[in-house]
Parts: sequence; structure tokens; C-alpha cells
Amino acid sequence: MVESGLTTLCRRMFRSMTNTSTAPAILITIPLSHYCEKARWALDRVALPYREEPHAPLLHRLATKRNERGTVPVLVDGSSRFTDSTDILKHADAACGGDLLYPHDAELRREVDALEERFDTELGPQTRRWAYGQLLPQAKVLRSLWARGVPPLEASLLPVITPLVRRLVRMGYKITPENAQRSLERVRGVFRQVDELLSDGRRFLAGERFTAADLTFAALAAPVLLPADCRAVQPALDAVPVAMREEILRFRETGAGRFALRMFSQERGYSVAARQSQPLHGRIND
Ligand SMILES: N[C@@H](CCC(=O)N[C@@H](CS)C(=O)NCC(=O)O)C(=O)O
Repeated sequence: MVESGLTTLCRRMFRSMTNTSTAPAILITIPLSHYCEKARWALDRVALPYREEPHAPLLHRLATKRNERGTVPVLVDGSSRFTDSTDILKHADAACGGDLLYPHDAELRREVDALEERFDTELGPQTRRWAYGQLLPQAKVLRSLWARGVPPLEASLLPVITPLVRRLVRMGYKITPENAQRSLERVRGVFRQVDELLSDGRRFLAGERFTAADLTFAALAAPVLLPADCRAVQPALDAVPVAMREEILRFRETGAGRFALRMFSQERGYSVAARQSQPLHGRIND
């Protein structure tokens, strides 16, 4: 995944010609969120300058209340505001001249879009519901995960708001033991589909190089894999309940699991500008 210095220079010039604002973009996040890791990974990869604005859950609504759904990630770049992770990836790709995350080739582009849509609408919600299903009973673990990387004032409010946030998460994501089990089956279903795609020996999900499809699969699978190179806040493997740990170890052994872990270890640190962005927060086991 090496890009020539000339290409990188051209991309930077393209960006400076098309962006009249000199201030870095702002990425509003909840550090634990895997959709935020999807957006963060894309910005790091295309080297779009940004500053992360991390929030505790619930308090993030003060920063996202202008949006229809109030979710994170949100990217504010100059006068533009993007309120969905896929829109953030498309903006990041276009702002840097295109063809980095989304291939110009029309057929490949359709494949990438279809895979990203499938992971966004199926994999992301199901990995989240299953992981919260395991962690919601662990109030202390959850509170410390939500507190990581957020401003001190917000972290200091978490002991008070955690009971309410847990209730809202349980209701909002419809988390029951039965639903968590159903979500686990659905995650396994997506993993089987990815296993099948990879069974012909391909190195990436669509085409010959890394795209938004690989990035989205790996980022949204993170809650069931806890990859070492993930820059979202995540629990240490030995801090999670035994049943969750065993399931994670099983996912890591699947073809799709190994693929996502490889994407994190080989592609997460790569940036077109060879820029190593400094995450504002670390993993809980740092
Ligand atoms: N389709 C959205 C989904 C984002 C999403 O579900 N974000 C969650 C965090 S993982 C969130 O903001 N939850 C808090 C809320 O709904 O207020 C995207 O791709 O950006």
C-alpha cells in the first residue's frame, strides 16, 4: 500500500485548492462507538486534517442536537456538516481527489457501495447489540469505557448519569438476552458471507486493493473481535465476561475474523501522507 510522493503531493494540492478553510475539520464522537472508528479510520487514511471532539453518551446530544437523528459520528468541515459515517467517508475520499476509498471503476464502485451498505445496516447494529447485551450488566466496566477520552467535566458526570444512560441504551437498542442472542446469529451470518467472499483467496473484499468495504467491515466487526490496533475505546479481553471472551476468541478464528484483524494490523496505520494521527484516547487496557 505505498503511494508515490508525487501522487501524495498532487492530492495535498488538490485538497488545498478545493478547501478554502484552513481550520482542521471537527469529528464529533463517542470514543466507544464503532461507527466513529469507521469515520476516524477514513480521515486518518486520507490524511484529512481533523480534531476529534469526544463526548460521553447522552452528553453527545448537546453537540449533535442540530441533526435529525442526533447520532455520532458527525464531521464539520468548513461550512459542511456530515451526519452519517458513509457520508463522511465519501467526503474524505472526494476531498483528497477520490479513488482512495471508492474506486473510480463503476463496477467495482457498485460492489464497494453494496458491501458497505450491508455492513452499515446489518453488521454494525448487530455487533453493537450483542456487545452491549454482554456489557450492560457490568455497570463499572461500562462506566469506565464511557469515561475514557472524554472531557473531565463529562467524565465527572458519568457516575450520576450512568444508570440513565444504561436504561436509554437498553431501550434504544432493544437489548434483551433473546435479542442479543439473535444478534449473535446475525453477526455469524455476515461473517459467513465474508468467509465465502474470501474463499477464492482474494486479499480484499472488492478488487485488488483496500477500499471502504474493507474498512467498514473491519471497523463494524470490532466489537466482536477487540482488535489490538483499533483506535476506538474498547475493553481489555480479560475485563469482559467469560462467555463474551470465548465468543470473541471464536470470531477471531474465523476467516472473516482473521481478515478484519489483518485489516487493522496492516492497514489501520497507513496514511497517504504517512501521517500518524495521535488518537485523543487509548484503549481501556492501555
Ligand atoms: N448510520 C449511522 C449510525 C451511527 C450510530 O448508530 N451511532 C451511534 C453510536 S455507535 C449513536 O450515535 N448512538 C447514540 C444516539 O443514537 O444518540 C452512521 O453510519 O453514522
